[in-house]
Amino acid sequence: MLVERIETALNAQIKIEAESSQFYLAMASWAESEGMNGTAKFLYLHSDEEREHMLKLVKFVNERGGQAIIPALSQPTSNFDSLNQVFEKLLSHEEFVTQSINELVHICFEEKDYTTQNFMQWYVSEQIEEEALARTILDKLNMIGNDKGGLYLFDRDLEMFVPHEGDEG
Ligand code: OFO
Repeated sequence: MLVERIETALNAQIKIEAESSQFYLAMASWAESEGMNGTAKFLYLHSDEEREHMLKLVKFVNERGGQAIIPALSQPTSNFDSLNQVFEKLLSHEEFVTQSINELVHICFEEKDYTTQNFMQWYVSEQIEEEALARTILDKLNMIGNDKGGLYLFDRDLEMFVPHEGDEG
């Protein structure tokens, strides 16, 4: 059984994960329209992963006797100036997600809901990976700058990217 405060917090997190998925989908579509197919593939995959994160929460809430609410989503930004801007936005969004997950874990402690707290540990670890990955990508982009050859190789590298094991949701 979920106490109302936890159920509300989990439903808020469901919305955040769903919006993350939409946000990265918009980025993927932008990258594809700009001919950066490797980056687009990476971002489409990332969007799918966020949807998995959402679904995992939906199922958890319902299994524990609550009701997962599927939220309306706001229109994500669809125009970006550069790849740097895309990944800067991605990183700051992931930092926001991490903060939200940490707050949720904190609420679990306050409510002594150790089952949900334990379930949320997967998300805590996932965020470490996702933030680290976004930072690595940004470092690479900063090194490349405006070098066209470098950007071509960057895009090709992302095409080969294989998500780590925890990424399949
Ligand atoms: Fe990367 O946000 Fe989900 O957890």
